Amino acid sequence: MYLLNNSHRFAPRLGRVALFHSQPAPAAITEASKDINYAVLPKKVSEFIEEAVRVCAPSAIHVCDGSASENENLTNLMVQKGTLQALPKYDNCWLARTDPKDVARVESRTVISTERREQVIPNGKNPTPGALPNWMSPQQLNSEVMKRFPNSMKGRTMYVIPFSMGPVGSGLSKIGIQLTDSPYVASSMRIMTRMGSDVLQLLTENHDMDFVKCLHSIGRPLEVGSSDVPWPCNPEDTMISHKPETNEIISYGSGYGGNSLLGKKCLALRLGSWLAKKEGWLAEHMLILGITNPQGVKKYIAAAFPSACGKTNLAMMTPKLPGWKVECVGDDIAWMRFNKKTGMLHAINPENGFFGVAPGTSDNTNPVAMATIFKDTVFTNVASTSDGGVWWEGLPLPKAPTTVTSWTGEANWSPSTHKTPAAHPNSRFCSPAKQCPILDASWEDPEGVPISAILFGGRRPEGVPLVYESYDWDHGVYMGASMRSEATAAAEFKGKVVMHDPFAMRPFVGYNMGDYFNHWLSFKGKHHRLPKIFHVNWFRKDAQGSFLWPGFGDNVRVLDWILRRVDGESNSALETPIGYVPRESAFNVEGLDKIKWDELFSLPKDFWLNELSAIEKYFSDNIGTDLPPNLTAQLEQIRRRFNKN
Ligand code: OXD
Ligand code: MN
Repeated sequence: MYLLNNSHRFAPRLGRVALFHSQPAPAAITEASKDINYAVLPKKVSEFIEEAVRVCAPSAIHVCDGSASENENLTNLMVQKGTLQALPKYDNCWLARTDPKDVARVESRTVISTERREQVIPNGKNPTPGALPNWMSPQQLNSEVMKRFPNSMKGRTMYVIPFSMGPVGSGLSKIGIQLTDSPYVASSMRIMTRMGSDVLQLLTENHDMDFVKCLHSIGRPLEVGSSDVPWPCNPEDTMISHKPETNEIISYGSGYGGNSLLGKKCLALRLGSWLAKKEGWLAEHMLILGITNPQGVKKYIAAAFPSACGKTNLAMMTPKLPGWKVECVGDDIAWMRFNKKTGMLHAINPENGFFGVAPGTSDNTNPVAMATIFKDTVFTNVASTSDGGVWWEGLPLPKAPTTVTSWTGEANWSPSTHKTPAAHPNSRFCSPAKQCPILDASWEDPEGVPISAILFGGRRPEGVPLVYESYDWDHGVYMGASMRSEATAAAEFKGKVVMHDPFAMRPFVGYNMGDYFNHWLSFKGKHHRLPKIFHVNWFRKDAQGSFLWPGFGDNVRVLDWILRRVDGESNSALETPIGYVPRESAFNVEGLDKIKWDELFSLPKDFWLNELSAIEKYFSDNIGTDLPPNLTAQLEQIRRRFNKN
């Protein structure tokens, strides 16, 4: 039994080949899936489907082939149900409005389930609730699953979604089969992953190929005769669970992308990081970009920032300095391995689309995203306009007589009469990657792209300079481990509290964070061409609360300095207690309005001593004796360097 350990509570197993054909009610096969030959499905796949059908009792099954016509049918169905509305201003774009209780990732209800607790929970002295992933025993998870899934798909169609994270058939890719009762999820998975018949074919041809079993239900069975709502979900019982030891993801109650598109956070990061540790690679919450300088030299950079801190904007940057070019490989997730031939860390983007935060995206901040997202896109929880378009905070307000309707349906929304934003702060666009006009030519290269620098960063209004460079690999790993950032609307947190978010992986690490730090440290010595590590902060504010740095396209100035450091330019940096910072004379600010350099780079001693104490306490409370001693040593060295000054 793959999902549930007490199958004996259900009807005896059906014959594998007979599967749905001879099965009495409830399962019926929809038109599109009739030509799927179940007899040739690998045993593991058909068993997985059979089992879920028996437990969840859907009234129909649709095996997705990934075709455009299939997607059109799904879209029409969702329009009929009121889940989607058409956006006639654009080409094949749609708007979904969720239940207001289902708008973000729900970290408090996300669990990793392993045999032993310490595989997930470090040995912290006084763990802070919500600071690290939650653990559940397999027994408890089984009982939670049994409370939720029996008959959960009654009255609904179960979609079978074969998908690949990474190009289909690449040695770096991973295959998943997601079963879901949400057509919104089926349609969004077609954008975010390589989904459909090719993947089934691959599994059919390679019977022993492994795949991740992903089960998702919105948790709202439809009784005969009862009417549906546009966004069925079950926020009270939501649970997003992962079983890395058996390659399973089981998600219930939420249709929101981060909880329901199981290839993304659940597979590519939580299970991905577990596999990466086991197999000696890295699965990270990082964008990947290619950058070419005016001399025509191209390098690749990966950058980890927490959710809603500008990864998409950096990945698609339009450089403000003449002669520079940025190309996008990915905006959210990087799978990275050391390459035997080059000795460098090579990265692939396992995704096939962008699930980006809409508010703040505009022609000023991200013209490339604006050129990407108005075709074949599903928008979720943005505001709509009376001329059939969308709107969110950051875009120019439409001119009268065009009016705005907020994401909650308030007609004639205006910033002068309404206190709450028109678009939910975590509203999203979901667009195919191939529409990005600056998609890198190597974005699907099976070898990945070679990474020269890794950036860590977050929203730090105070104390943290625009950029600084680590002294060595261990120091760089410490920088990742000690990351902190203001909370954003991407999860359920309220307010702007500064949170610890190691490697931007706090919500996504699939195992013990102390072991994760050790995994990063373990690359030292084994590889000669380790990327250089930097920390960036576009968000520092002055005493009046204004940003000290213009950000966006001007961030190329920071990348320029970083790339010269990667090339070994030695006279462009100064040593400080926290790392190298740029020499003012070696940093290109030409054409910028006056930059308050000293404020942008000041390192207030009190701030930093407090920062180090906060990090030390976080480590001791949450990671405890699982913290690698090298990281304690790094922290001590920084403190010593401050105290010497
Ligand atoms: C995302 C997130 O959706 O990080 O990318 O929440
Ligand atoms: Mn993300």
